[in-house]
Amino acid sequence: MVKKICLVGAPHSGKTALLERYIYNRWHAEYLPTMAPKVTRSVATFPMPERIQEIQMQMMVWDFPQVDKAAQRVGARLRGASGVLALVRPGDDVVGDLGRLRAWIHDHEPAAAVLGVLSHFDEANLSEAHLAQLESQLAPRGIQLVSTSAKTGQGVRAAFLRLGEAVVRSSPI
Ligand SMILES: Nc1nc2c(ncn2[C@@H]2O[C@H](COP(=O)(O)OP(=O)(O)OP(=O)(O)O)[C@@H](O)[C@H]2O)c(=O)[nH]1
Ligand SMILES: [Mg+2]
Repeated sequence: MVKKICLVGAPHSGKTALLERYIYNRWHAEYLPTMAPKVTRSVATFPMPERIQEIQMQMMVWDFPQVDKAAQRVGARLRGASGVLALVRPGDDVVGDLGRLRAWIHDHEPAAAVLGVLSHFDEANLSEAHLAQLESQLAPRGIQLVSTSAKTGQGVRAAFLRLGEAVVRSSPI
């Protein structure tokens, strides 16, 4: 299957760094703002135990310039997406920002699977208790959260694979 996956989040939230780590296992500390949309193809294989078969998915991952202010977001590039990784930084209003990103995504692509990504996790000074509290605030809103660091690689593969699994589960085969 071929699926469109989008990376969303405020400027500097780490979309490009996450993608570079996942696809090329590369890391740059410098900030190079994304100026033009880019689509990167990646292939992942997902087991389907209940069917004794596997699904190979070509993820066409869209990384494009975005704005900070929720009211100014334009959603045309989300159309046709099957999955979205929604990035927030630990210092942000994680619950509020993810809620606004999710509402924006659903306005444009209601069927897309959405996974919250807490990026820059290596810099976060988050206690287990605080993380558990964020998760418990997001759970009733139906948002799951994975913590990632593009710098160390922590959680990066898990984020893409978890989203891919959600896309496979929601796709008729
Ligand atoms: N320490 C740390 N820095 C990160 C991480 N992810 C991204 N960065 C840094 O944060 C800055 C912004 O990352 P980008 O990936 O360019 O952010 P972006 O969301 O693509 O930004 P725009 O293209 O402007 O929308 C860069 O300097 C990255 O090196 C992370 O997990 N840990
Ligand atoms: Mg970028």
